[in-house]
Amino acid sequence: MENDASAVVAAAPHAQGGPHTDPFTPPADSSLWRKDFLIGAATASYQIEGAVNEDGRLPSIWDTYSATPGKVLAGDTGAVACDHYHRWEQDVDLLAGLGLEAYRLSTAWPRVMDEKGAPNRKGLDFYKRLLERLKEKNITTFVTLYHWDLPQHLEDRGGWLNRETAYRFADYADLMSRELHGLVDAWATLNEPWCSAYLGYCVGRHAPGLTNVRFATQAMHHLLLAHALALPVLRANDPRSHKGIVANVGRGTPNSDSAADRRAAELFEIQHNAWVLDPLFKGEYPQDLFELWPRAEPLVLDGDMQKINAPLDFLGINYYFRTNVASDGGAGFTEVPLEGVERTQMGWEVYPDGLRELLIGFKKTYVNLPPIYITENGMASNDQVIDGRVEDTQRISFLKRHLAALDQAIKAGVDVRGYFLWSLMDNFEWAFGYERRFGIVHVDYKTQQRTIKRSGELVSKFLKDRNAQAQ
Ligand code: IFM
Repeated sequence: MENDASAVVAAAPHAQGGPHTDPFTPPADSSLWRKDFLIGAATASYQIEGAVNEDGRLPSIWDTYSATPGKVLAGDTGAVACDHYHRWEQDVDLLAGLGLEAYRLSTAWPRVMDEKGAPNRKGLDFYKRLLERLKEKNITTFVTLYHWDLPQHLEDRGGWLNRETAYRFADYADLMSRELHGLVDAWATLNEPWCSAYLGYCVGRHAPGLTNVRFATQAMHHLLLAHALALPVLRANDPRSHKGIVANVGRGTPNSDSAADRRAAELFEIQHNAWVLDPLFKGEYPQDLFELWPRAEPLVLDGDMQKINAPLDFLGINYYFRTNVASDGGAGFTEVPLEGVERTQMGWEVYPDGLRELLIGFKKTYVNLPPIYITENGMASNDQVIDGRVEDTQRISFLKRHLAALDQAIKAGVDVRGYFLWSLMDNFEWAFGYERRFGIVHVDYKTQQRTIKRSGELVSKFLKDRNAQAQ
């Protein structure tokens, strides 16, 4: 088959004429058919690995937090999770069998370094073996260094409130990039610093469970500093890989057309998005944030903002839902949940347009925006295995609509290079434990049986069709 655009279009299964009946396959003119558009799935260490006391792994803040009564639904913890630490070979086979081209994983800091900063060989070997196997299978590897499992001994010295933690993070990045260089295609320093800072330090819904807005802004500054200090280290040790960071972003829409509600929606997005993206791409915190949170400016030392503003090779964007907001009557916003809209098991509104709207907005706001990867997108549903099958109809429709919105953003000129499903498999969903299922593969936590859901089958079918066309 000729490898040109017309051949690609003609061979798309649904392009043979007649109505489009496949519940997932993107339309023939979608950018997703481009072979260089990377499609993969994501996971994170604490959510899947288990084996928290094995091979010298130290406790993390999530071990502590989840062991605290009342913090996690049903008292669940990540102690066993998907037992991926022992089942990684089977899980790599699963990924490869699905035809996924890329895998985004995170490494657990407490697994690879002791309290004095010395390497833990057994922990490092686990990631080496895993990444080597992924390379053998020709799977592109995105590795996130920090997906929330801070070593507890660093928390005991102040965690992200202590500037020292940023320097320790750079040491950790140094170790990982010296040990794993050549096996990682793209490094992300942090996953969703907004969640670490806001959920962890302002509202206490994530580890370490603190509730002070000034802590949150200071923790955010030290997280971004950690990112900034790690970047040159990663560049020096592993020059061929890409380096970036992953931000979760939220769409805020006004409850009415009043000036106060429109301002509330703006403030929502400043607090969710600009708090992270302005320092990275403008070298400053958005001053409006401190209208919302008066006297909560972090302590910033000379030179920090220039470092945080250093160029990146990519930006990872995680998108899930929108929030409808109104003015709270003062300088802030309050959520006004919309009636009659589609929601997921998390209660999050399904709003694919938000993805397009945000991406186009970021392109306009940040002139030096690097290429983007959607590093997470997906939804939770109460999936059940019935007669060996999992019919996750809502997820299929969710993914299809979000991919269509993404395609629109790409056609509007946003440079998006890839998309990762959250998640490869059901896993420990933080404060919600195991009840919320985000995977395209179902996990039975009693038997650790993996069952590919219908969504997984359809994504796989699309990737195989796309691959066949590129031959
Ligand atoms: O499970 C999380 C993930 O760890 C970070 N991003 C959002 C996902 C769904 O809540």
